Amino acid sequence: MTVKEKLIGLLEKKKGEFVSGEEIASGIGCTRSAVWKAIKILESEGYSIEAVTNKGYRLMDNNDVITADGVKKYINNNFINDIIIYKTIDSTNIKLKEAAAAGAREGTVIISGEQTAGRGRLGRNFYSPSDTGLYMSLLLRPSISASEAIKITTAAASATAEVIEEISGKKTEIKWVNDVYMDGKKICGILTEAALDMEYGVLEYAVLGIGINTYEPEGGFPDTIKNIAGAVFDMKKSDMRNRIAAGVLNRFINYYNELEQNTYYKSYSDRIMWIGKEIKIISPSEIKKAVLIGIDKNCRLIVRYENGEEDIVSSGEISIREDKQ
Ligand code: BT5
Repeated sequence: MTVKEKLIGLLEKKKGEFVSGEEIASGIGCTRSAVWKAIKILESEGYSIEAVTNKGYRLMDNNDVITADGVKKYINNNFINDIIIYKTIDSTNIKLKEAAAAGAREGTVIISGEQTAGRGRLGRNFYSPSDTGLYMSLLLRPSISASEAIKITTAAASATAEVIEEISGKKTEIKWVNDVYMDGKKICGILTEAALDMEYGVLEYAVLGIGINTYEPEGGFPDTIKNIAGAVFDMKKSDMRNRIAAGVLNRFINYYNELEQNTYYKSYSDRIMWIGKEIKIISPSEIKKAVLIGIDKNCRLIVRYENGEEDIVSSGEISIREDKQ
């Protein structure tokens, strides 16, 4: 363990209390100047630590810093192995795809506190400002066909929705196929990107990317998304993003291990938005109007068009028909 790791352990144990430099130095067996250097490193990582002459150092209550150890302490399975943390990165999905192509193990996780080029579907952006969100990608090497890859996204949406509900105590909904909503606003987006093994028609790997707006960004969301985007919490909470990250990974792994049995199906379909409502089904070539009847076992939409015909829809996007709201 490094001085920094021992120091944060000690400060966390005495959270809210002042601990003198001398006490820390003797407690972890280093010099006072090593303590001071480690404090500076922790501050640069985002910890807020109060330093008062003659009293010492105090870890403030509202620290929510993402660390590998912080996530690991809540992980309850052996599936997750390497957890790599960045303060900022272009996109956790891009980075993990590079690692996957270079042979990284299934269960590798990349998490960042900020993304400068966060990716959404179809070349869209996912706004990923620093310190208020959780941007995480998990590497999977499943033996499933490309057509089943959708299950990774839908299982992840269920896992994320459940964990956010448990932790926040607030209800969530899922907008087919990959968005989690709270109070009518999108708080999470999911993007699964896969590489196909052409010879065998199975996935070589899949990178599951999950972005969660944990808190409202300082100054609010940008104008372009302020009517769509929302955050899980109003105020910073101690150790929250580590808890959410591990909780979502744990829950997802349970579902992933039972992907063939679709055990997440009920959780997914129970949270689907707009059942019984008139919606628009948007594909690159056309927009069709229909009533959303439900979700089948493979998480495809069951819809009824205006001419009374029923159909199963597995791709495209949906939106509510505003003229009918
Ligand atoms: C998504 O796409 O919502 C998938 C987002 C996946 C993000 C994660 S973060 C970790 C990993 N690394 C990445 O680079 N990506 C993944 P889509 O359904 O296409 O939604 C994109 C649309 O959502 C945008 O066009 C905006 O309208 C809206 N949007 C953008 N940023 C948002 C945010 N932070 N919160 C809510 N809505 C947002």
